[in-house]
Amino acid sequence: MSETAGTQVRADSPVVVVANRLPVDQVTDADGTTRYQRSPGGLVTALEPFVAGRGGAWVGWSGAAGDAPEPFESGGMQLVPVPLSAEEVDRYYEGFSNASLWPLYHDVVEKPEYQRSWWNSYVEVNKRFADRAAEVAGEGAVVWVHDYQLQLVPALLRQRRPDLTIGFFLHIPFPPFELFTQLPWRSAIIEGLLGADLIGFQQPAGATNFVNLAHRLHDLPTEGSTVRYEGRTVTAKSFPISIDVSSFDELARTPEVLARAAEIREELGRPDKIVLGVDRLDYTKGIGVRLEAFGELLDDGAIEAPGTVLVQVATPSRERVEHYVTMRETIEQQVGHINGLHGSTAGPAVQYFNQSMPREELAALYRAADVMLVTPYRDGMNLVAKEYVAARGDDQGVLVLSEFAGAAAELTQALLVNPHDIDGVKTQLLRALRMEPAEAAERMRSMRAHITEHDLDHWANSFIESLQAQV
Ligand code: GDG
Repeated sequence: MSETAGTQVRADSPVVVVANRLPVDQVTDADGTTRYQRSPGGLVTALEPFVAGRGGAWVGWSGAAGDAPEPFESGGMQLVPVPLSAEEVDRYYEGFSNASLWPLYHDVVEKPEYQRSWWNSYVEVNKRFADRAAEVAGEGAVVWVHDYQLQLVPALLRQRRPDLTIGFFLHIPFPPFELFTQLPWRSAIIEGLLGADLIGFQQPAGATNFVNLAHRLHDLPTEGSTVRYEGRTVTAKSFPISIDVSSFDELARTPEVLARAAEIREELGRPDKIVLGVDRLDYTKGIGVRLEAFGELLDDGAIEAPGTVLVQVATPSRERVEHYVTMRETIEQQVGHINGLHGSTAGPAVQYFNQSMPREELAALYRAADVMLVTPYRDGMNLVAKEYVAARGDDQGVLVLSEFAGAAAELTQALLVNPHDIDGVKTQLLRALRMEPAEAAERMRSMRAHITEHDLDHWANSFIESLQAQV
């Protein structure tokens, strides 16, 4: 990736993305020099053509506390780092974003903690992001702000630059009135979002919840999906996110990935059935639910190890936030308990990895898995479910999917489960393990057809088209 460090900030970008993270990671080489490396996330792939193709800018945090480097060019984009002090990482990011908003927006699966010092830091950091975006955006530019960490940016940016067209997309669910109103700073958040011309949500319910809140909390006139606010019309609509289906499909068909998938089955002792879970280690993802269901099926004698094994990849995440520390301990105890009872010298019943895997290894795991278990209590979308479907160009494999993942609205041929109902999860897991290949193929084909059409480009283009049509 070509990059030029230390360039002056260019104040003429026609399009600007504002997200908590820059699309690069800072890496330090053995000789102590630091450089930037493109981060592998799907969002970057989706937004890069939009930004780079038009000489645009991306405003975000580098991921390291302390001073931020000067803006630099990378992959045809101007990258504009926003500095966060260690205290701000603690308060704005780990505190308000991930210990207040994250649990509140996910149905209060864990109890949110509200601290005034965290909120104050959130306001300060949002101002800083808005300042940087206002500096780099050209006259009349389109600015696309992302996610729950930056909900005040739309209004702050509009104050600074009324000439801009501003879009906002929330990647996580947006809660109903009854939950949202817990938040001591609820009005400020709604006003922050109302600075946008278009607010995108994963699901229609999120958009409806927002319009209701604007009406009930602020007494604003609303009509269908629109809110009238300060002489403008703000639209709230759903744009379900997706993945780069063709690139995942291609990756999962490469000889290397197919060979690795076969090797994984060998390494696991050639089980009859491989069940797979892949998640960030997060309490919203329902990892404990699937361990419980799998463990009980073993206890009941409905399945046997090592003929049937569960592989659970739980990628380390937010390791300094307290809820995450305790949940990791619980999960690891559960795995130990199941393996103690059902493992043998031939191998454990549950293969658990608290590690981040390369994308190729994930593709091989998807390809090797007979059943994919995705059981979040609440999830904006869940891209893992879509990746599994994209990886199954052989039309095999069965997806068991929580009703509470946004993906369930589209992947209707998955075996849907209520993650709060362990018996229901057990029944669907058994059904998946016993499904005839012809039925599995029919279901998989139908889901593949859907995501092939509704891919990441489709998502990004439909959001931008709606945003431009808005003004
Ligand atoms: C938020 C919302 C929404 C996971 N482990 C590894 C790894 N991953 C990748 C997966 C997938 C991504 O991380 C996780 O995406 P999800 O959608 O499942 O979940 P969140 O991180 O919670 O994302 C969610 C999403 O935003 C997008 O709007 O769908 O609802 O919560 O792509 O493959 N990737 C690699 N190694 C791992 O170990 N390489």
